[in-house]
Amino acid sequence: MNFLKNFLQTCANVEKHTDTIAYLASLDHISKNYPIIANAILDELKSQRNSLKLIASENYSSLAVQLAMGNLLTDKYAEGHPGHRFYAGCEHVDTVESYAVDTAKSLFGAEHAYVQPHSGADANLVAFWSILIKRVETPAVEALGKKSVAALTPEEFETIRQEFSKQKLLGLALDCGGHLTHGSRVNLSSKMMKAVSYGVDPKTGLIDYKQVEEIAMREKPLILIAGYSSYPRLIDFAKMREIADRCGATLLVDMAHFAGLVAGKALVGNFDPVPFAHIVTSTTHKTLRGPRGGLILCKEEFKPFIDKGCPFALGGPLPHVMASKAISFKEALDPSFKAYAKQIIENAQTLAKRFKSKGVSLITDGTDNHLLLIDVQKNFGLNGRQAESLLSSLGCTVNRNSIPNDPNGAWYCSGIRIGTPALTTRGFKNEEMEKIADILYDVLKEAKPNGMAESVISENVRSRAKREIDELLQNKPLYPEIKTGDLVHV
Ligand code: DSN
Repeated sequence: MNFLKNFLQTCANVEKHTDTIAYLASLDHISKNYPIIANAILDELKSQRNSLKLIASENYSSLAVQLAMGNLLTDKYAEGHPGHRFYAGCEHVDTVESYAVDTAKSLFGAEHAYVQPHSGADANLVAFWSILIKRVETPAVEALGKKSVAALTPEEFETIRQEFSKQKLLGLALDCGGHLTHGSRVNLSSKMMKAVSYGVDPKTGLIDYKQVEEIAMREKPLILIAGYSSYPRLIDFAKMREIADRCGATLLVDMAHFAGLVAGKALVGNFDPVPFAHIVTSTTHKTLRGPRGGLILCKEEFKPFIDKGCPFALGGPLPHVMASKAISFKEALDPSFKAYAKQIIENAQTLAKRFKSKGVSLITDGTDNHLLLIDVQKNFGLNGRQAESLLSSLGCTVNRNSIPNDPNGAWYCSGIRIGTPALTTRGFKNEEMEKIADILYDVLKEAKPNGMAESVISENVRSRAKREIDELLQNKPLYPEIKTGDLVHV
C-alpha cells in the first residue's frame, strides 16, 4: 500500500507534516512484508476512529509519543539507573532517562522521579518493595550489625524474609473503586503482605475519613494506599497523610487514573497528592496521555530504594518507552494541557448533570473527576455486562464495573464506568457530552435483557442511536492528520 505516496501527492508543506509522513512511511514499510500486522494496525485505527471511546482508563496519544517508541533505543539493555548501570554503553540511554526524570520532576513538582516501570502494576510493586526494604529489611540488617543483606547468614536472611508477610497494606476495597493491586485477593499485593481495606459510606458512596482512620489505627498498616480506578470523587490527600502519620504508615498514592488532572493543575491543594504522599505511583497512558507505562514520584528519602527497582523487581528498562514518556511529560507542560485537564472534568460533570436531569441516579450522585459510575441494574434493569455489550455493538465503548457491595458479583456486576479523557482529546466538549448522555439514556431505557451477557433493543432505536453516534464521530475525526484513504487492507 502506498499511503505515503498518496499523501505526498496532496501535501503542500512536507516539513509541517513530518509526523504524518513518518507514520505513513512506517505503515507502508510494515505492510510490504508483514501484512497481518499492518492490517491489524489499520483495523485498530479504523475501530478507534469509529467508536465513542468512553473507557475511563484509555486515551489517544500524540503521533510524537507513538513515533518516539519506534527506534533503536529498544535494542539497548540498561539495568540500573542513570550513572549506575550494570551494562556498558548506556550513555545515551542515560541522556534519555535523565531527561525524562527531570521533565517529570518539573511537571509534578516532585523531589524525585523514576520512569522505568513498565506499567502501573509494576510501579506499585517497586513502591511496595521499596517501603518493605527501607522500613523492614534495612533496620533489621543494621540491628544485626551487618553491612548489607549480602552479609547475612542464611538463618538471619530467612528471619527477616518472614517479616515481610507480617506487614499490612491498607487500601480502598476493589468494589468501592480501589485497584486490584491495592490488596485484592486475586492479586500478588494481598499475598506478599496482609491486605486490609477501607470502603465507602453505604449511603453517600464517599470515602469516610473517620472510618479510614479507625481501621488504620486498629490495623497499623505499614502502607496506606490512597487512589482508585473507579471512584468518581476527589481524595483529600492532606487528610490521608495525617492518618498515615498517626498510624505510622507510609502514604502511597496511586494516581494512575488522575495523573493528567494533576499534571494539568486541575487538582491542586489537598487534592494534589505530590506534596503529601511519601510515594506517588502512576501509569503514563491514561489522563496523562503518554505511552503505555508506569511512573513513580517520591520524596528524596525513598530515592535510593526506588532507583533500585531494576533489577530488584523489574526486567530491563525500555529506553524507547522512556523516550516517549519524556515527550509526553513535555507535552503536558504545554499550557494547552491545563485547558485539556479542566475540560476532562467539565465533560464528566456535563454528562453527570444530563443523566441526572433524566432521573438517572449516579454512584456518589455525581463526579469531581474524569469518570462517572452508573448502577445500570437499579436504573435500567440491566447488569453491567448486558449494558456494556449493547453499547459496544453501537460503537460506544464503556466498561462494566462493580459498584459498592455489588449484588451481581464481579463478573456481571451492576455498574458501567464512563470516562471522558479520550473524547476530550478528540475535541468533544459540553454540547457533545449532552448528546452522548441522551443517546446512552435512550438506548439503555429501551433495552431488555437477553441472557446474562446481552440485551436487545428495537431496530428503530438501534438505527437512530447508530446514526447519532456516527454523526458525532464524523464531526470530530480522530487523527485527522493521518490520511489513509479508504483504509483498505494491504
Ligand atoms: N485497567 C485499568 C482501568 O481500567 O482502570 C487499571 O489497571
